[in-house]
Amino acid sequence: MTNTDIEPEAVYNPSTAASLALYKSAHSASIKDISSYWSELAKSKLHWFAPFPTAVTGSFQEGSVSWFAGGKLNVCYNAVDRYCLPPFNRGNEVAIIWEGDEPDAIKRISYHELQLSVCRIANALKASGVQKGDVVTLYMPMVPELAMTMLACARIGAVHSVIFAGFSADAIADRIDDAKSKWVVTASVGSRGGRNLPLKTICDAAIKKERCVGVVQKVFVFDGNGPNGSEWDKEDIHVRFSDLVHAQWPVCSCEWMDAEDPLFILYTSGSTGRPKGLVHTSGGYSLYAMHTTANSFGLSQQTGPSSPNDPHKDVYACVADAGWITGHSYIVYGPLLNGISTFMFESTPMYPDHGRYWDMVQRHKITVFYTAPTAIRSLMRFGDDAPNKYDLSSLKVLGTVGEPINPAAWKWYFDVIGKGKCAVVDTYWQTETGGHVITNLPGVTPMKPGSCTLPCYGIEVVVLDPASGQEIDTTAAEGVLAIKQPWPGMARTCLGDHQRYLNVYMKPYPGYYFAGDGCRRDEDGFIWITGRVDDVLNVSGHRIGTAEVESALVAHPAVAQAAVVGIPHEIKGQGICCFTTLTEGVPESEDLIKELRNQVRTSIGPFATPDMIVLTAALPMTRSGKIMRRILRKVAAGELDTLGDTTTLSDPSVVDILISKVENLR
Ligand code: 6R9
Repeated sequence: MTNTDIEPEAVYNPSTAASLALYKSAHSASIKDISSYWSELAKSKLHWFAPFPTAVTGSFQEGSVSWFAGGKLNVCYNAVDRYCLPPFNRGNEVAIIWEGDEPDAIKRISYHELQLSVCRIANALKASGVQKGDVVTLYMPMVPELAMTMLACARIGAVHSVIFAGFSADAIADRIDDAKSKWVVTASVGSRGGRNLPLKTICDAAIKKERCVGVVQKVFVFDGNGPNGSEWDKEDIHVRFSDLVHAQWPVCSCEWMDAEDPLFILYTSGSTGRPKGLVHTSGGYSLYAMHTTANSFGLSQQTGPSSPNDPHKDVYACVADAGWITGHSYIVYGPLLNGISTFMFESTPMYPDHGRYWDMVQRHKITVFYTAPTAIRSLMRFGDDAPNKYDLSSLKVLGTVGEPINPAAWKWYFDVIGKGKCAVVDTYWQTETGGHVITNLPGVTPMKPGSCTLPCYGIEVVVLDPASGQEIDTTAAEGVLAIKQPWPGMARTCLGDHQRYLNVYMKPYPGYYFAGDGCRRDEDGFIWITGRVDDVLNVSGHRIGTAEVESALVAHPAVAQAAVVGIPHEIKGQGICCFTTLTEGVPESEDLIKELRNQVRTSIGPFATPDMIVLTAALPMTRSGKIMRRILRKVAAGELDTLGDTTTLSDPSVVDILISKVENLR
């Protein structure tokens, strides 16, 4: 990555000294008394069936934080029903704009239509036996039915667990097994980039695995005998869901949920072992998703939903996949809870060509566009012709998420897409945080390319010395990022493993939430994320644990040992490099490398495909038998000047062999 044309720490200032001062005083007030800050918002922004007696209780240290407990609400009611009723009366306005894989496949769904569809799905789930508290696994393409089913679960108090449609059968089976999910919703096929994804077939392979047999009771299949004639299983387990849904009554009451009842679980990668199912709540999460959507994208002044024909209203588009947290918070819950319209995009930025995003901006008059640095970098490669062909003048705010954005990509986004007149909001957050925790605010706080800038309201960010765990109180600081006070959107636990939650987030620095990222704070107090400090890779914005890739590799009989590290990658940010030793007697071969690559794809999913596999007779080990990953990282990245001390290795000559192997593979 290069930082050409960018002054280090250049300030792009769409804000004024006065607005920055206002932010600063509002931010300090919000963290001085988090209880009244969030309590006021919860009362004014959400509809409660029964009020909450206290805003916040518990502590990080005990892992016992709760928000608005005792208050009763329904998230689906807040996101859908109330906008069909007075005083909003927006039933006829657009809730979801969906653009399918083909650019001419467009649906506009009003709030009222959304309500009817959600009720039908909710009734179909209930009629099939789904109960409050049950976990419903969703393995779906980016179609409106995905958002509708999420909302239908929320309506009846079922807990959804969405699995990104790029995951393999093995990965689905692990998640179904972990959550003991009796119900699975899928579609016969999905379409992406002109290709069909056989989702039902993949789901079927998952539920046939031993760990799922006896767990899954029903698989609800949208378009059961779909357009591509997917084979229909005769077993009792499959339900033709489109037919069942169609036959339902479009009225379904909303369950009264406690604010602390789980709304969903979402699996994400950690540094060790299996992916963990983070649990998000009905009250705190929805308030947080709603509030950050409005603030971070500058929608706070606007209460009307968007419409392509009204120049004063925003057309908000987050082009992530709903299978990740970004989709949960900023495609489904955040926008709909605000009563604005949201955009669901089924395809890829490259289909039918690399002008697709800009074509959509022009056609839908998108005003807020939210994507990931990896997409920006991959489009930037094609030059300025594609974006220059389209009218991008509707754009006001450009968002980025998922990894640090390199200044060159930031500048391209700002100049070529935003024509130098849009705010670029660099939103830092995590699956665990539920919503943005650090970002500039359009028109309010300044921007620095590559910095996620300043904390969101209600979030107290600190930089800790990694060794002592002490807060560094000088403005300029370098260390690990932590959060000092609870916020409503934080995940409350890892499903079925509260100890793991405590160990990963709460114990490393007692009294703080530890994010797992390193950071620097500059003289102006702006935060620059320097990347994960644990064994988690960030590949095209997807979190992948090195341990997950390693266990996929060692599951292959030819592999004795595997060590996986990240390598810098121009487009993906980070690529995956695997060092593997083979079982005695297995010869090294190109075919084996292909097989191992495939092994990772089938065990996790194609997005985790290794970029480099190095077969080797030995790995660099300390005398006590630990793999020296630090050295592997340097070798993989070609940073040979900074290899450091190799004398503590049990056999230092291994390093030279690895260096030449990696050089041959480049
Ligand atoms: C939302 C999401 C979380 C990890 C996080 C950090 C990285 C996300 C970032 C960023 C720098 C940003 N990350 N946004 N790093 N600047 N604006 O991506 O969630 O998949 O859980 O990943 O992604 O390393 O810890 P998730």
